[in-house]
Amino acid sequence: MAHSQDILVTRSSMPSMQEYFEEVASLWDTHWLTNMGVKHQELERMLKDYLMVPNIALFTNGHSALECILEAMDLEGEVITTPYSFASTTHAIVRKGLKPVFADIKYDDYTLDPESIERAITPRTTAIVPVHVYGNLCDVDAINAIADRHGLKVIYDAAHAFGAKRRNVEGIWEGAASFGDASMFSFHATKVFNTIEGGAVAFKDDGLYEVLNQWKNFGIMGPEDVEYIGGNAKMNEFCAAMGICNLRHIDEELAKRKQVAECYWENLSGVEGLKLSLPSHDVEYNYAYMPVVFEESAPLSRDEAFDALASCGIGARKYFYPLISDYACYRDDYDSGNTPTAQDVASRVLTLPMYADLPLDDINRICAIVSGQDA
Ligand code: T4K
Repeated sequence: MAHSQDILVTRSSMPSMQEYFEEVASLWDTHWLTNMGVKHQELERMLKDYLMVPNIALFTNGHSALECILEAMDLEGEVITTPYSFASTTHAIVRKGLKPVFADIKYDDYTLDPESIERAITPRTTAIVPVHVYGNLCDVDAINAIADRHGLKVIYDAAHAFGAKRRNVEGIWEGAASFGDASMFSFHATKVFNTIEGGAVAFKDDGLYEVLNQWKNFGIMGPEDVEYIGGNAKMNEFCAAMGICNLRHIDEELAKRKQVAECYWENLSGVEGLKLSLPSHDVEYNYAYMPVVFEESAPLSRDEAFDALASCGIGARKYFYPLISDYACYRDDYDSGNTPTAQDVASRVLTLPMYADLPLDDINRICAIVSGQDA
């Protein structure tokens, strides 16, 4: 089929050029471009309000944020995590000298299965790093109970979960940053909320703020005092300014994504063999991704659908295939057969294009292709 222009799996949301220029104009007065300047401080304040958390620390990217919080928690030994994620989750654990132990995921929402976590615990386990995959919140109550029982830290990889909320058993809405000891968010260009590149850690322990600030700034305590062997992971003022602008429009962003998601769900929910991720009534989803699992009875296999879309200039992505445990750098040490649900989902999943301004006509066309009507 002919196509006028390529549709990629996502497209960065941006404020108007004028709004951004107005936001950064003062930087030409101050010449203060980085090292926790005024934009950085303002964005931290805004995010604390939006995410309803007592503490937040900004970083150059989500990955550095995850490495820094793992370091600041002073962990050792084994960390239970999921092989069904982006490379960053496991790489951060390994790069901090810890041993990742993979537990399996649940088929319904692709997040860690609490029973599998429990089975993976050994005397050397010190923490759990679950991922709110695609913005689906993990079974946070079960994970919390396991962590309490075994004295483990919980650091959520919430890279996908900005803006997601759930209603707890008392009927109170809780945002994605509310769970565990800390949560890492990615503000990469491809995310629901972006600062071009960027990330953050939200955390409960007030004492961690200074520690994280030092870790991300070479371990510097004062002009003549360097206490830790830290790195450099500070968000600069231009990125913070992009965040300030984008955060002003976050409700509109989520509303537009919701429309896109609903159009997909309407088109695809009746198609035999296509498993969609539909949020339950006590969850406010953030519409970060549009994952579809192609079961045996689907009109096309995952790979056939991927190829059919590609031949029409549509760039769906196999997030997350292969499993992390199948990467060349890990496969000698792990057997993906030990996480059969993750292995199965990875072989069948496709994330379809999803972004705020994706035209409804394009969604209809994508749905026709993956339903085998227009391959
Ligand atoms: N944990 C999890 C669970 C994660 O998913 C991620 C990142 C992290 C941790 C680490 O967070 P960061 O350190 O990145 O903040 C992309 C992103 O680079 C990555 O941030 C993201 N996860 C991952 C799931 O997706 P790629 O290699 O697939 O991106 P790329 O360059 O192929 O871009 C995808 C599409 O996005 C393009 O086809 C077009 C669009 N795009 C891309 C860029 C770079 C834009 O519209 N604008 C852009 O500037 O990894």
